[in-house]
Amino acid sequence: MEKPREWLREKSIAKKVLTESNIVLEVVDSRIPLLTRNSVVESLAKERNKSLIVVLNKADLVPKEFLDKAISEIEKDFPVVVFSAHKNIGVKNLLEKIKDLSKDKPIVKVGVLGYPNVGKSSVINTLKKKKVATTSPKPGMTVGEKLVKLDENIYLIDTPGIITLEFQEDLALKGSYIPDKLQNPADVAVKLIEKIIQNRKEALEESYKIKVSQDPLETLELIGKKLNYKVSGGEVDYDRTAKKILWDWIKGHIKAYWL
Ligand SMILES: Nc1nc2c(ncn2[C@@H]2O[C@H](COP(=O)(O)OP(=O)(O)OP(=O)(O)O)[C@@H](O)[C@H]2O)c(=O)[nH]1
Ligand SMILES: [Mg+2]
Repeated sequence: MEKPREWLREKSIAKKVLTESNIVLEVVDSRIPLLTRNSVVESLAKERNKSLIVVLNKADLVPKEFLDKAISEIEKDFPVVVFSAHKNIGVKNLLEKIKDLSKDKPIVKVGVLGYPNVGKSSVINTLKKKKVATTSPKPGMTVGEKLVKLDENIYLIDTPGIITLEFQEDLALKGSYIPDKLQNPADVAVKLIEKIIQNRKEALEESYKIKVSQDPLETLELIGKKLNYKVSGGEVDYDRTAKKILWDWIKGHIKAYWL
């Protein structure tokens, strides 16, 4: 496993922000809402009696019926707000919830936590209605913590994505790891393709205009051929194809989703 020191640093930022916050927004990716819930954030919030709201961000990428399923699952544990930073969905609802919890309190800090690339900084910009936090499709954009004043008594805290002890391959499936840094991108792409075939294989057909095979590796090969990504001998360039697919997934170009 790589970079234990970085993991520890990110985990300790999460702990610190959680400790100083009154409210926690746990931002998750609506396409993989359960996978992007973070058990460290949730258990710490419970332990410390913080109000935690799960923000189902990127809701513009999934159908409403799917969101309903995700909501009923997550609402067993925490209140949920459907949100899209891109399409301005859920802004009023989330602001009301934050303001309700902040009533009559002199200062309220709202910690915005979640995996890399789920849209934490974008959620902050949308709530603030101004671009105050830097965003990027590249996971790991936000490094330190950043305080943003939302209202007279309310401050939002932007944070780097939390990566607790997890393999880079698992993080990559969540869109939380830079594909170019993977040791074996083809393995991860095959896993991702397998999940997509199980859940919504049309997404691959739409994105790459191929007829998906039931076999994920064969599908990777078909996509490579279609993209014309070849190595010098004329064979498919699996690594390059894999990275392209992983980036397309990160960027929301592949319309698949699962619980
Ligand atoms: N489709 C869609 N994309 C979004 C939404 N919110 C954020 N994104 C995109 O997701 C990517 C990551 O957004 P950020 O706001 O930088 O995510 P972050 O969680 O702050 O990322 P780190 O700082 O790297 O942990 C960017 O390419 C955003 O444009 C949304 O509501 N819908
Ligand atoms: Mg960020």
